[in-house]
Amino acid sequence: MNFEETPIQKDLRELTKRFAEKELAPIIATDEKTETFRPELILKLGALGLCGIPIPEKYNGAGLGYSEYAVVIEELAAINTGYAISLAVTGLPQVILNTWGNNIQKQKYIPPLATGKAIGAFSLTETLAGSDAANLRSTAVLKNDSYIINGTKLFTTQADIADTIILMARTGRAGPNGISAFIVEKKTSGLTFGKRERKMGCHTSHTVELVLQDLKIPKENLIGKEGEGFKIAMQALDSGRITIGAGAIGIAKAALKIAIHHAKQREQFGKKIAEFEGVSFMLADMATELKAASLLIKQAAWLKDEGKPFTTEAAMAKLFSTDMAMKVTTQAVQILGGSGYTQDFPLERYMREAKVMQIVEGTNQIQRMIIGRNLCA
Ligand code: COS
Repeated sequence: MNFEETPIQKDLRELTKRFAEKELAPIIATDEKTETFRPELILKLGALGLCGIPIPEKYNGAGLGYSEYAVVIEELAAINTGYAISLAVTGLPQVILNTWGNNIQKQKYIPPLATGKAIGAFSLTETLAGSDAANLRSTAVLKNDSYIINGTKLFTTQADIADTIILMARTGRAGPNGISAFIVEKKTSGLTFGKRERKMGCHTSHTVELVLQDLKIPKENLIGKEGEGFKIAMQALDSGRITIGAGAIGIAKAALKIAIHHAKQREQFGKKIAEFEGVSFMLADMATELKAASLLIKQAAWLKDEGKPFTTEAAMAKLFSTDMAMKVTTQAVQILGGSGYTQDFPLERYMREAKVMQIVEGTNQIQRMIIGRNLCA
C-alpha cells in the first residue's frame, strides 16, 4: 500500500473540492436553515463523473475503487455532510446491483444512478428493526408475477426524492434468512411517504418514513434469490461504512483547520492562544487522531479494492473516524470558546453533523459488536 495519493486521487480531491466550494459553500448556511436539498447538484456531480466512482465504465461509472470514492466523500463532507451522505446513499443501489443484480437490472438501473440522472436510496430500518436489522417485519408476497409488499420503513435517506430504492422485506421465515431485497421505482402504486424527520443536523438531507400498502412490483425486481436480502444489505453496509468514515474525516479536517487558524490569530494574556500548551496539546491530539482515522479508512478501502475481506476493518474505520470527528469538532468549538458556539462559524454545525456519523450505517455500538464477534469467531 502506498501512503501517497495517486495522481487520480489528487485530481478527484481537487475536482470535488472546487465543486464543493463553488456550488455548495455559498448556499449551505441558508439551505440548512430551510432544510432544502437540491437534486440538480447531484446531476452536476454526475456530470463531473463523481456519482459512480466504484462502478465499471460499461455502466457509466468511473471504474475506480473505494480508495477514490472515499476522497470524494471526504471533500463533500468538508463543506456539507448532507450532500456527502446523499452521494454515498446514491452509491448503495449501484454497488448492490453491480454485485448481485442480473444483467437486465444492471443495465436498466445503474447508468442513471452513476451519472446523477437518478437518485438512489436504501431502505432497511423499521420500528422493531434498527440495530437488530434481521427482525424486520415488512412482508413481500409473490402473487402471480408480482410481489405485494406491506409494512413501514423508517429513517430512509432521500427516499422521497429517489428514483430507485433498494428495499428489504420478508419473503420467508423469521430471522436473517427470510429477508429478500427488491428494487422499487419512484411513484410505484402503494408507496407513500409518512413523516419527514426533524433532525439535530444534516438538514439538507431528507430522512423519511415509507408506508408500503400493497406496493406492487414485478417479480423481476427481486435482487438475487429470495432469502439473500440480509446478506445483500450487510455487504452493502460494509462498503457504506467506509464512505461514512470518509465523511467523518472531511468534517474533522474542516473543523481542525478552523481551530488552528483561530489559535494562531487569537491573543489572550498577551500571546497567541496557540502558544498555550492547553490549546496546542488539544490541537496535537486532534491532528494525531485524525491522521490515525485517515489511515484506517485508507486501509479498509484498499482491502475492499483488492477484493480481500474487509468487514472488520470497515467497522473499525467507521467506529474510530466517527468517534474522532465527534471529539475533534467538540474540541474545535472549545478552542473558539464563545465564538465556536455561535452560528457565525460552521463549527457548531460540524459538531451536529459528526453526531449523526456515529449513528448511521450501524451505530458505533454495532461496530464494536461486529469487531468483537469477528475477533472471537
Ligand atoms: N457480509 C455478508 N454476510 C453477512 C455479513 C456481512 N458483513 N454479516 C452477516 N452476514 C451473514 C452471516 O454470515 C449469516 O449468514 P448465515 O446465516 O448463512 O450464516 C447471516 O448474515 C446472519 O448474520 P448474523 O447472525 O451475524 O446476524 P445478526 O442478526 O446477529 O446481526 C448485525 C448482525 C448486528 C451485524 C446486523 O444486524 C447489523 O449490522 N445491524 C446494524 C444495521 C445497520 O447498520 N443499520 C443501519 C441502517 S441502514 S442505513
